[in-house]
Parts: sequence; C-alpha cells; structure tokens
Amino acid sequence: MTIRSEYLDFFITASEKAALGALKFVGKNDKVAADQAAVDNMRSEFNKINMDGTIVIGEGEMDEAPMLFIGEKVGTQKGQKLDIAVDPLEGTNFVAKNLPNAFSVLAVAEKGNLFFAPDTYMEKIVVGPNLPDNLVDLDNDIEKNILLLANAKKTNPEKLTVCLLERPRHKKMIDTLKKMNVNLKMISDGDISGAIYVVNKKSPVDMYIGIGGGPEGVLAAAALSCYGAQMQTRLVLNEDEANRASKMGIIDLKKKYKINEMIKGDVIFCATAITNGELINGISKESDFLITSTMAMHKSKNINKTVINKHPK
Ligand code: VTB
Repeated sequence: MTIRSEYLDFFITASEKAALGALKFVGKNDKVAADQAAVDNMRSEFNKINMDGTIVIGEGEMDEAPMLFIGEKVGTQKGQKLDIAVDPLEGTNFVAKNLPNAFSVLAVAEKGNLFFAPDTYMEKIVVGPNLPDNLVDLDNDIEKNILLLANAKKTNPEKLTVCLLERPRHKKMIDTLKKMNVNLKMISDGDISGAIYVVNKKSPVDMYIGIGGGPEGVLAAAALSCYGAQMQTRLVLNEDEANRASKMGIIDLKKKYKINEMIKGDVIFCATAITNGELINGISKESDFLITSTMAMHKSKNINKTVINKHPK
C-alpha cells in the first residue's frame, strides 16, 4: 500500500500554514510564541484533513505539550491511517533572531511505519546516494569514516566537507577533522537541514555527523529516504530516558538504525522555509500576498518538487 496521492497537497498546505504562523514572530526574540503559532496553525490544518492520523513524533509527551503531542489523534479520523512526524518550527532561535534556515517540517508514513523515537538525543551519520552499502558506521572513529568516504568518492579528505552542529560535545571530532584538513560546515542549530545538505547540490556537503535531536533525526531520514542517501543513527539515552524508551517498546536501546528501519514504505515529506535557507527560499512579501516555497516529496510517486504558492495577506 502507498499513501494516497491526494494527501500531498493537504500536507503542503499544513506545512505552509505553520510557516506563515511563525513568520509573524521573525525577529521578535520570542521563540516560544513563534513555536506556538506554528503548532496551532499546523494542527488546525491537520484537523481539516480526512485521515485517521496519529502524531508519532511531535512537540513532546502529552503532559509537556498541549498540542501535537506524541499519540495525539489528528484529522477527521475518517480516511487513511497515517503516522505523522512534525517539527512545526525547526529553528526556533532562527525565527526569534531573524536568522536564515528556519523551516516548518513534517513527514508522513502509513500506520506503524515510522520510528517512534523518544524525544532524546541521537547519534547520526549521513552520506549521499550512489555509494557502497553500509559504507560508514557510527562505531568507526571519525578518521576511519572519512578515509572510507574519500576512498569511495575517489578523492582526498581535504576535498571533503563535513557538516556538524557546533557543540562542545563535538570538540574531539572537530579537532580530528581539522588535523585531517577536512572542510567543516558548522551549524548553530537546525540539523534536519544539516543532514539534507548531503543531497543538496547548492550546498555540497559530503557527510553529516554528530549528536542532535532524535525527532529531527527521523524527520531527516524521511527526506533522505526519497534520495537514496545513507543514514545510520543510535539513540543517546540517560537512565531515565532509557526507562521511557523501554516503555515505548524499544527493546535494544543501543541499536543502530538505518533509514529503512526508521521509515518503512511510502513517505510524504514537506518543508516550508520561513526565513531564507540554503535549501529553499524563505517567505517573501508582495503587496497583497505572501509567497511560500516548500520542498515536497512523495516517495512512491517519485515526486520531489519545490512548490511555490501565493497566500493573500
Ligand atoms: C538539534 C537541532 C535543533 O537542537 O536537534 C539540536 O536540529 C540538538 O540539541 O534545531 P542541543 O541544542 O541541545 O544541542 C536544535 O538546535 C534546537 O532544537
């Protein structure tokens, strides 16, 4: 089975509306209000859709998130059974501070096909398509992974670019990459985009690596699955989180996941830029309209397009 084709447009609209909600808070230094506006808009669009939807990756667990919480039912409960991962505002800081790369993001799979990742950290390594299977591995040190990638791409480490979040936890890795003369692309936030850079021609990145959010990892996997890229992830859990993950049904807490274990079957992925980004243009203003650009993918239909829509102000 696949996701019915009529759903793509509905999800594009939900992603656009979330982005338009956050737009009002660009440069207002209020990331909570920006996030809330994106969440409210996305949820009200979801509830217009004829689907039996469940949020499997959302704003948190029920007691900490009033809306779009994990397990929340969305839609009219009448159509196809779908599992949905959302990040209505990826880059709350970017919107608050009026910086590039803020997005509204969502991914959809058929019921039971989306990894129920807890809201914890996740180790991630991503490389592009057309490389030998299982080329890199989270259990290799960074030096080995770089040498394997350089060899597969028939190039030298100094010609490779690696993207990672600028965090103290990545210092050792950054030091090794510097020693190997690898080019760095260090991002302050937004590691869904960071992972997608690996398949983006405008921002040539050869590898994304490091520890970021688990939910962001699953959303990135959804997009990357439409490109045939490779990704490996592993949850990073403290004791309390390990207990929660076990309760969520995760048996092997140290398991390394590949894309097809995080996302099975068909996928819809939508990302609407709020502020300008390297992947896609942000919302622009004309006298009577706001213009949104959305990356829209539907895997089984081989759809991967940019949708530009005008919205009356
Ligand atoms: C990433 C990134 C997010 O959090 O997941 C990161 O994609 C990881 O958390 O945009 P820390 O900030 O704690 O390192 C964000 O930067 C913010 O949610």
